[in-house]
Amino acid sequence: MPVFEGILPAIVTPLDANERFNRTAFERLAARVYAAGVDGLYVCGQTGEGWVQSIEQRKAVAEAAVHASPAGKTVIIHIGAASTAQSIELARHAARVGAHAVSSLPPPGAYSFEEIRAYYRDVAAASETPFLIYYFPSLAPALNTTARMLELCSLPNVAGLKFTDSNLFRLWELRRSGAVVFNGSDEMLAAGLLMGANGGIGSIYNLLPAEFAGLYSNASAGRWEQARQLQSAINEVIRVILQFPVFPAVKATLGFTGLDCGPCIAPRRGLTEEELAELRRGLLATAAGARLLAS
Ligand code: MN9
Repeated sequence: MPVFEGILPAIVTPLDANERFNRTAFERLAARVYAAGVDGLYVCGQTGEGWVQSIEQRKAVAEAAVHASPAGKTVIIHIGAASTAQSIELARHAARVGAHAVSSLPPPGAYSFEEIRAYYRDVAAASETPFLIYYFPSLAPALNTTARMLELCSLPNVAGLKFTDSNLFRLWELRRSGAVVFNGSDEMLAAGLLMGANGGIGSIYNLLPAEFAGLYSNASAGRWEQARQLQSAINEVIRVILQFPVFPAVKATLGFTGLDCGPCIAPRRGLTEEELAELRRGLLATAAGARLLAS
């Protein structure tokens, strides 16, 4: 089994004005985060706008992610889609192009726990790579108990999950069962690692990859005070980002650093000129944000 640990940016999918994949910008962003010391990529998730891209475009992004990743790095492709059949098609493709694992949010819609479990059972069984559930109870309230999550983690070929929740006791309980757990709330990464997470996957890692990699290496070495201080520096930036729609704000911030990632996919709106100015001002007022914008 591949090593599932460390810092994996939920990489954004750069687009052109017509919402087509901008592979050149994607490669530049991948090179930038790898140079900062991250351990792999999480591709076409929520941040990567996988759900709202065509299947063909998602395959192109997956292929580019593997291609842009040096040996020893971990590439996880989010293959969640509207139907079991589409997810299986994407999972098979991900394995074929050389991804190390696949991962999925629950199917979008008001499904029962039984339906969600059947989805995970069928997609994980058809996947030729290990599978990571994407646990995000505010999107799928049917999953919101520890017992249900433990049941999903025990399905064949499920290695663990990405945990986007603030119930860190539950994170600990899932780790205790032997599941691999990636922390999903960037603003609480240090706390998630303290409770036993194997690493983290997140959108703000696109912006501050060196800070997140530093936080992780300090935490791994038991230097919790240094980890906590890096978390505080990161959270000053997250406070600013969260005043806007998150994914457009992340893309806009990358744009401020000379890496044009285009719009988010409609109906997700972009930031107004006024908001862009406000975002820039807010970032410049933080230490890590000012460093980022000067780079
Ligand atoms: O799980 C991301 N959460 C969502 C990953 O997509 C809802 C996080 O990386 C957040 O964007 C981040 C900011 O709140 O923690």
